[in-house]
Amino acid sequence: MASSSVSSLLRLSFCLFILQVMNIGRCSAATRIYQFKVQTKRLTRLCQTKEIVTINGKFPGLAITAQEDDNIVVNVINMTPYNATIHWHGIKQKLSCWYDGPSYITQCPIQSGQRFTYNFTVAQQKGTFFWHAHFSWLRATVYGPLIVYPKANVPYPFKKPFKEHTILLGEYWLKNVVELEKHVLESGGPPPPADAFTINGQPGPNYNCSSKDVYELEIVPRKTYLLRLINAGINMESFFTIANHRLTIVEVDSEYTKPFTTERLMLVPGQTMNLLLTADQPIGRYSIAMGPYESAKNVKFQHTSAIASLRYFGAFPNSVASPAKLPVFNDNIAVKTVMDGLRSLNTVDVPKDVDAHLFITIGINVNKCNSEDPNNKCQGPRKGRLAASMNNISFTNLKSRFWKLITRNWKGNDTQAANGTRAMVFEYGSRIQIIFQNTGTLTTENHPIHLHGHSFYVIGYGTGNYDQQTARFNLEDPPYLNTIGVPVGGWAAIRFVADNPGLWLLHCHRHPSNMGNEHNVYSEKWQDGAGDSTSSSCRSTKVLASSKLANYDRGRIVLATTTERELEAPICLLLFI
Ligand SMILES: [Cu+2]
Repeated sequence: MASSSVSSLLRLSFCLFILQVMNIGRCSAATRIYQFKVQTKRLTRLCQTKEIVTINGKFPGLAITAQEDDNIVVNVINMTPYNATIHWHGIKQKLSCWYDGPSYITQCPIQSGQRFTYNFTVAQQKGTFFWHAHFSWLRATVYGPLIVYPKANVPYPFKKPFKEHTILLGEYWLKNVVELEKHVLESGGPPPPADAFTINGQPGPNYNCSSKDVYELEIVPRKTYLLRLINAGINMESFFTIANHRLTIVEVDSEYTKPFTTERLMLVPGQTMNLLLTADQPIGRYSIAMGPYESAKNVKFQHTSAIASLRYFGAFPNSVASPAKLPVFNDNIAVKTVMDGLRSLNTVDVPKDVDAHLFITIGINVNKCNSEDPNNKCQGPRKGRLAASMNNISFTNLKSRFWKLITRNWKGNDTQAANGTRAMVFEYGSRIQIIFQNTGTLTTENHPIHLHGHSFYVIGYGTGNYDQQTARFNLEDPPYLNTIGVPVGGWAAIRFVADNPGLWLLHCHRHPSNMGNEHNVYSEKWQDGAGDSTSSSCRSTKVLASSKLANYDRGRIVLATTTERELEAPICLLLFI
């Protein structure tokens, strides 16, 4: 007793000593606790009122804020009739992959009326992240910022901004998005375009009945602001610009970059960017615009841009906003210009040697449709069914215990399109290189590929086919991202170290309905007692994961590559056992 009091006292004095000497605000990380009630809410947009799924009745969702190394606990209760999970996009989930969120991969969906507690640490991470639903298309309305501040007295690598604001880019459908996804999967055709783009949940005056549904950002003349920009959209890659103002990118996907100043930029779904904006224009109002980047041909998409308002303090309330000029929808050069400008702030530690070289093609296939009901089920091109694929394999949801299936080795370049789930195993600490190669079976298109549990260095990219002889790699200061828009008709090379044991997805961040076609089957099975969220088949994933992870440093790392089926985005899994 006495000795423990003495040691506590010593610890306390050590803390106080550190506080005094280093002027550190606190000695240990805090725990941030949030209550997430998944609930429906009636919302009116574009002249129509409908029920949307939200967290705590807020749209867009509340911001989670924390400091580097903090622990975040989120108690979720699902009050909706739908299944739900939450993904913490960009958070590495060190040794806690079962809190990553993808339904049917690292956890069972939280069913109607059930609870689930996420509990993870933002270890050595800071910056702009976001959270979103990872079930069906629910993330169309279930999303919000997750901001992790640097530790006390750790400055930004740029002059402290006067204030900061978060801007969430989104897509809005008037139809029920879960029904919509079901319909798309049944039809085999493309997803319908969103009815509107939104900036912080508001479409702005270009849409019907929306002249008052405008997000307004007020700024003080001559001050510099930090804008935390998040593309929470479902399908569309988006351009962003502010009339008459320049934007300086200082962080992408929660990693600092060398400052790069531009007037317009593009974010793929799943990407975040921190921008500095200086109020250096005459007092007035200026449009903020978000519009489509669509690199594929013959694809239907929403053409109307979302508009928000940047208003200087002192501007007349009814003054007309200067219009913002977005690039045209297929301006590949505008995209490349910004991509070329993204460099890590400092020289970084890119793996120079590689233990595993992967080559993954990504693209959209058209599968034969053998349905007896072609009018309803064969709505893809040439009366087929669209299927996104990686190496010509389109993801099939796991039909029984996840782990048993995903530890099958992935064999690489299949030539035949097929449905399947594939896995690949790596030793802990493996240095991995992946070349993503866009294919053009149907059309060429920019694909936003997102890796869970890791960030990766984007060491190269280009148009056409990847050619080892001519490809030029940046091994000095490449950007460190978690989502990469693989250039239309081109390739991207990434490198990372597999240093985070767990089960991880690598997938296209479009159409997050990656499990869509199967979830009904699962729900039914689970509801009849064979496997609800607490069933043995579901629980076994976590138990197995825990026991294996206990020995992770001696264990192997598994990369399970799967792809999604029927119009779903490519997907693969990183699995560490
Ligand atoms: Cu993610």
